[in-house]
Amino acid sequence: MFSKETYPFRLPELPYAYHALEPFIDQRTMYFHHDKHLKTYIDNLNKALEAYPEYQTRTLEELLTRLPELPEELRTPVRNNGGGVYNHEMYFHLMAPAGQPFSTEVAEAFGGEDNWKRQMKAAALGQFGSGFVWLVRDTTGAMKIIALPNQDNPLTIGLQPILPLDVWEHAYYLKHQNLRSDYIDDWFHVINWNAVEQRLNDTL
Ligand code: MN3
Repeated sequence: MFSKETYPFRLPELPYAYHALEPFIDQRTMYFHHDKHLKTYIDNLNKALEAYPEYQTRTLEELLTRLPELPEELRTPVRNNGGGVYNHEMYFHLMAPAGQPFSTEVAEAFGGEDNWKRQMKAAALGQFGSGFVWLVRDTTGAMKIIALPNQDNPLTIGLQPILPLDVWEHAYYLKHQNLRSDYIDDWFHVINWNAVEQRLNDTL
């Protein structure tokens, strides 16, 4: 699992073909998003950790969970690029070719599929500028939806990430241009609900 990896971080393969999420997320977007954007976060995270051997043995998950422990000059690059690596690897892993049935556990927690989608979409449209919307578990085990700016990760504020929705423009601009709302509707079709349920079990 990517969150258990340590320095030096490497670009993983996409778990499906670049065109596998068509027509909802297009092949070109997937290529640039994975091979260029994620690769840049990985390179910059490795560069930041190069001079800090004492932190190279920490997993990505530990780096983000224990972010305040890092020296100040390392904290911001790990927050931005370590977050960028974690958030994107999870985002790609939690998409799959369209057709998986909606999670019954999520439906129960949010009063049905439509309510969950409405809340995710409201949070995603309400996130000004770049960021991610997250389905998370809090310390009581309850599921919540939150929006975080930039590449901030729920682990840093004591929440368990379950499912990320990338709302940076680079996630949708090539196909949807400025229409974030259409991108969100399309993303709903390609959620890897099997993997979501796996994470829900793992975080209990
Ligand atoms: Mn992105």
